[in-house]
Amino acid sequence: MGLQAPEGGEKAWGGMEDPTDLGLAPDAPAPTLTTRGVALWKGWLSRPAQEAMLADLREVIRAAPLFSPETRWGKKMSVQMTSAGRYGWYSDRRGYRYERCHPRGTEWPPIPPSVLTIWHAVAGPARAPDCCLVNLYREGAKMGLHQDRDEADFSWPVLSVSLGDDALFRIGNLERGGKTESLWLTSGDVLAMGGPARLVHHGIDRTRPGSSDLLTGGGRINLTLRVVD
Ligand SMILES: O=C(O)CCC(=O)C(=O)O
Repeated sequence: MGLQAPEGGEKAWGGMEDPTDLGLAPDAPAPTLTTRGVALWKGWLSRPAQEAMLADLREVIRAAPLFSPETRWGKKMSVQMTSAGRYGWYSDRRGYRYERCHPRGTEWPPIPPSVLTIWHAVAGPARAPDCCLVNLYREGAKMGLHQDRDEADFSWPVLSVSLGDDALFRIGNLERGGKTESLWLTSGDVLAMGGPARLVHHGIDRTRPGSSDLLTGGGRINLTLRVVD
């Protein structure tokens, strides 16, 4: 079903680059490309595997409905969100944080095995992620450049899975500002920010509405997997 690790990209691991240099498991599959230490596996999930994962995510969303968080400045985010796992990521005027419960008071549903399989292929068997953030980008939604730094342990990578419309992913630097590079993420791609790239600034400038028919009603889902504590 394409849920297993893909064949290595054009460029196998070797020379200067070793998976552990990027904060990944020693037997992680070779990515299609790396940019600023960010690893990208194009087309990890086949179309049937994407559909199967989407069915799993529908169950997550049924148990923990999507909501639109506010930034700490009181502005509604354009992305809708929910989470699976021990923790869910949450934001309001009190700031960004992880919460044990969905805003309606129930525990977050478990992370689907289809998603955990990818994590373990890239990050190894030792630990499961605590949080699988589910971001839904409908037309016009985007996410500004930011660092993922609400976690206690940066030795684990952040893993992202893309489903649905194409999205322009911008990669910045460890510090704010400076030159950035962008790459298009397409449905079924997997990306990892680990090791020296764990705290790199990143964001989504825009999506390409209508570029995929995977989601009913169009749009893009991004899953972000993180170890929290
Ligand atoms: O949508 C994406 O690909 C990135 C999401 C992201 O940066 C985040 O959830 O922190």
